[in-house]
Amino acid sequence: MTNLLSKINATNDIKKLSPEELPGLAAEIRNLILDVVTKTGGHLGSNLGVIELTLALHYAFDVTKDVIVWDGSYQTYTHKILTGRKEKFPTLRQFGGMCGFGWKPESETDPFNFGHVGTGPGAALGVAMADEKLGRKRKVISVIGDGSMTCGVAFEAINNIGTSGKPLLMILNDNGMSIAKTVGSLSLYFNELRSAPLFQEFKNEVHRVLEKIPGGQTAEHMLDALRRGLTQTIFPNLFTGLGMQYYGPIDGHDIKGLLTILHNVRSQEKPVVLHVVTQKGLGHPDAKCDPFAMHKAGTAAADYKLEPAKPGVPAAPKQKSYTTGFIDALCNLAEKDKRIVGLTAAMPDGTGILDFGKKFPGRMVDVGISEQVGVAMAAGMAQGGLRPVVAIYSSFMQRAYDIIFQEMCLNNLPVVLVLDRAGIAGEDGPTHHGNFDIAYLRTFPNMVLMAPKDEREVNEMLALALTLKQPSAIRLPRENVPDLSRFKLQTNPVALGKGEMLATGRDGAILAYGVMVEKALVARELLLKEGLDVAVANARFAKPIDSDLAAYLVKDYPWVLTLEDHATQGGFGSAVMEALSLRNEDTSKLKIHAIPDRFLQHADRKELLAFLHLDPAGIADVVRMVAAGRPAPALDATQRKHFLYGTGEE
Ligand SMILES: Cc1ncc(C[n+]2csc(CCOP(=O)(O)OP(=O)(O)O)c2C)c(N)n1
Repeated sequence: MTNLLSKINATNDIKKLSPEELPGLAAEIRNLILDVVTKTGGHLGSNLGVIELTLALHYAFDVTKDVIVWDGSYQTYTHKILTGRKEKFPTLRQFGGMCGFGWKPESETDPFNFGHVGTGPGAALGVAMADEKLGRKRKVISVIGDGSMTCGVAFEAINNIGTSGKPLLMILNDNGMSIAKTVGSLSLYFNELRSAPLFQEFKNEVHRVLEKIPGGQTAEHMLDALRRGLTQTIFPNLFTGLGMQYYGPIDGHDIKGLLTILHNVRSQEKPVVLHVVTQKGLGHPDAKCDPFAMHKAGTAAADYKLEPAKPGVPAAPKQKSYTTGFIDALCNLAEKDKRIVGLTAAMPDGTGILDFGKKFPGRMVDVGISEQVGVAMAAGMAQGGLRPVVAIYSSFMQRAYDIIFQEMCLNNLPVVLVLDRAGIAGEDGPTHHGNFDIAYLRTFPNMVLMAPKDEREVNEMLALALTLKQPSAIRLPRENVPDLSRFKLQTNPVALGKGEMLATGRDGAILAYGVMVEKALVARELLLKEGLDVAVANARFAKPIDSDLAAYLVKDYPWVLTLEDHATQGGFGSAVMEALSLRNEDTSKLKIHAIPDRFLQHADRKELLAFLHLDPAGIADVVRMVAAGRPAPALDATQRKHFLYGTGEE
């Protein structure tokens, strides 16, 4: 580690450096981020793009007092390095290590636990309002990307910020990119704003003019007044129209220029927007590297790439992710049915919809980071006679909750939701795990919920969903589709609301949902070796639940264990319990094994499944205890404090 970074050990150490040293510090931080993130994975492009901006903010403000609200907080690596977390940085996203997002327990300089975008400006306005009410004097700064400005909730915030008159400084970090290219007319509008002469150049030009006028070498405020006059009267824009003072565009990599402007705007007593232009992935050694591909190093798409064949070593059996299985199925069905359209919300790559769009141009829509309008549009399309399939990550779908309630379910429209990354998502942690979708969707009448155990069921469930006259949702885990051929299962075609028995047993039964079926079958094999003979049933549906199957199991077996990679509260097991109770069946025989009532921290999906006893070995442990009439094994006490966050029922 070179000189400058070695001087950065605690918050505000940056202030010991001279402004001239900051570009050198930026270069060292850039190397550190590149070095660590290429190993750990993470939001590489976004973080490389905001190094200079972060240094300028930390230099111009006092982050022990002033509050920086980073929208989504996935771009806070430099902020973390500057706030006493440099040594921990190499543990990024690892078990027990540093979180890849802002995380309150890590530092008082992280004001929120965020990971979903668009909410930063609203939350920042709330902090500014609290400060005013409580007589606290400090600056509140909200940093938001141009992609995240496509979120409705960001606009709702601006609608309030303008009229609030609060002295909030909003920084629009504009790199022209979301994960993919920013979409929609807003992106065209930002292109236009961005192409105006840079504010710094504009000021230099005015300086030159003023110097020629006697008595014209006036202070900055005159320039600002002039600039203000220009922006407001000659170039009114979206922000000025909504009551904010606009400065920009500003070169977001020119630290000196940023410091001058931040110095000028810090004392403004009204809402200000600073339009900063940055380059995503700046400094990445691969000059040709496209910002889309590098938004995130170690993405799930990359996780599922097969290792190149090594000479002399037989090729690994071909494996396919659930996401790819879904896209293949969607493409097959779309060949035959021209009404099928694919929608996504700024995740064309992660959800695979990009590949669908390449095959079926004109039949794919990316609405930007606007999950709500994505589902609303799909409802409109269904109303108009199309068959929309909306692929959105399970946790981001939460944004669309009210639209699912009203437009989809109350109107009983046949929209198909495909919930990618349902269940434990892995290293991104609590904001990205999809542990709540069964609960949040199960309550709405008309809804059908299903989860495939393998690729065949991905195909059949999607085909079924596209024939329904009502809304439905399919859960896809962040895993490869398993090859179940070695179990020699007799399986029936998927039929609405029907599960299936996969293996009979003597000592008890497992009723598993989706991705848990394969793990239950492997656990069964382990247990058979010890003489424990356990039946396995595949539930297929969480709504309508196959209550005949559940009732049969509790009648015929001494105990029934439900398995799911979802929160216990309101989940699949809970649905089985309710169904049995409604039929006056013996619910005391039912044991629900699911994710406890906590937020799960970041770690590899496999590590988290093992910790929760949701991998085959763990399931076998749970079965042994249940079969012996004892409580399920406790979670490892040391791991608990790294893996679980928050309080709740247990
Ligand atoms: C509600 C929600 N939907 C989707 C995402 C996934 N996501 C994370 S970052 C990102 C792009 C943000 O783009 P932008 O605001 O321009 O910031 P940049 O990464 O370009 O710096 C997206 C779509 C999310 N975090 N939250």
